[in-house]
Amino acid sequence: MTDYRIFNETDALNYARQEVEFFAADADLVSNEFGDGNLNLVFKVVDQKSGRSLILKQALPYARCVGESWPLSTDRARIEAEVLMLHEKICPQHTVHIVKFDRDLSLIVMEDLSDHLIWRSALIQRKELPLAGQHIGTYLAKTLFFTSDYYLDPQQKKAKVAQFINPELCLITEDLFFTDPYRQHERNNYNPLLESEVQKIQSDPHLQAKVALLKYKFLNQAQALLHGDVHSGSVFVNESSTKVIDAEFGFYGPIAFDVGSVIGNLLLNYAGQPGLSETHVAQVYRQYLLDQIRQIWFTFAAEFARLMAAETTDVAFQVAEYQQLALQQIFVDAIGYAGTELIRRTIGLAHVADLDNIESTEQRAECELGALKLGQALIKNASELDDIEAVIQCIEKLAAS
Ligand code: SR1
Ligand code: MG
Repeated sequence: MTDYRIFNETDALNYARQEVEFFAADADLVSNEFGDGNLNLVFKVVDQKSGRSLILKQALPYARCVGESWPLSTDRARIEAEVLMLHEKICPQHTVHIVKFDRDLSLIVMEDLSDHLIWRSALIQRKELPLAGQHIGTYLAKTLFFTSDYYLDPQQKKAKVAQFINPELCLITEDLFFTDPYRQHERNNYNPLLESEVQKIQSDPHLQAKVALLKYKFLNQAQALLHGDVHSGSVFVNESSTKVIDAEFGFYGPIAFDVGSVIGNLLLNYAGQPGLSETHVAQVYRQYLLDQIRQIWFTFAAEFARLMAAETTDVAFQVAEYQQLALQQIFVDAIGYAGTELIRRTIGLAHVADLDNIESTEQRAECELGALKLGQALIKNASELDDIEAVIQCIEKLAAS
């Protein structure tokens, strides 16, 4: 890492001009750092003559949202670049294009998706993008199937498990998703009006047992090369296109974790729609969100089942009954993981704007309470909810109570 240095806007501009074959020699470049994520620097470099642009993302040697007191390996940039390049090979239509990766600088140069919107912003603006759920379902089915033991030769697959060992970033998820919110921890950060519900969660051994089962699977089920952090801020969308970015949390883990993370993020937005004083617009949007959740699951399940039936290479897994059982287990665990996303984004360190942007503390508390109750219901009842319609009934019942 001898050549590593932290970039400023001029460094990004010079790098884009000199080290990337993209801009014309007479390009009139401007550079702007606009990263608002938890970990990295993100620069946009634009040629004011042609309008062409690139994104440069650099991993800092610490977590940006906390500062130098939380050191983090910059190797996460290598993991992110390698996950995205592999996912792009498998599913180019829904993965951001990586132009170049510079290992010394922990720097990824990628296509600029400014003609898209971050999905979380679209959700907060109540924009309906009817294809996003289907697209994400396809991305999940393809990337997870083609990196799993269903498809890969077992030696090849084990080599990939080693290539994508990501202990530091996995530890963040292990702590923030499954540990901190269920006990008192200095990293927790929640609305004081939630105190009694938080106490209830932190003294519920049945809930904690279910969460421990999910955490153990996260630690031990090296099933497929996950994106590892598919929240709605890691997805760019527009009317016709959906592209996944930001795979630095990638590793070999349980397939259900990626599926549940996406569903959990749509449910965070659902919880953030005004509750008791529900407007017609909010009600209509909630139906759109539920429909997107259906689309994600139906598309994922249909495509994953099709691939299992047609492309599974290991004869031991070419058994229809096994394939159905495996998919049902993914469903149950995904619902559990969606529940943990609802809880950790409400009690834990890293919040989401879908809830945090609600100005009134009381109204926010009402929405956050909805997220906590829904999270607990999903974690506790996942194995009794037979299909996605049963999950949706559970969500609607709780919202009406
Ligand atoms: C310290 S990192 C906090 C969160 O941001 C990332 O996007 C992950 O979701 C992580 O849990
Ligand atoms: Mg990220």
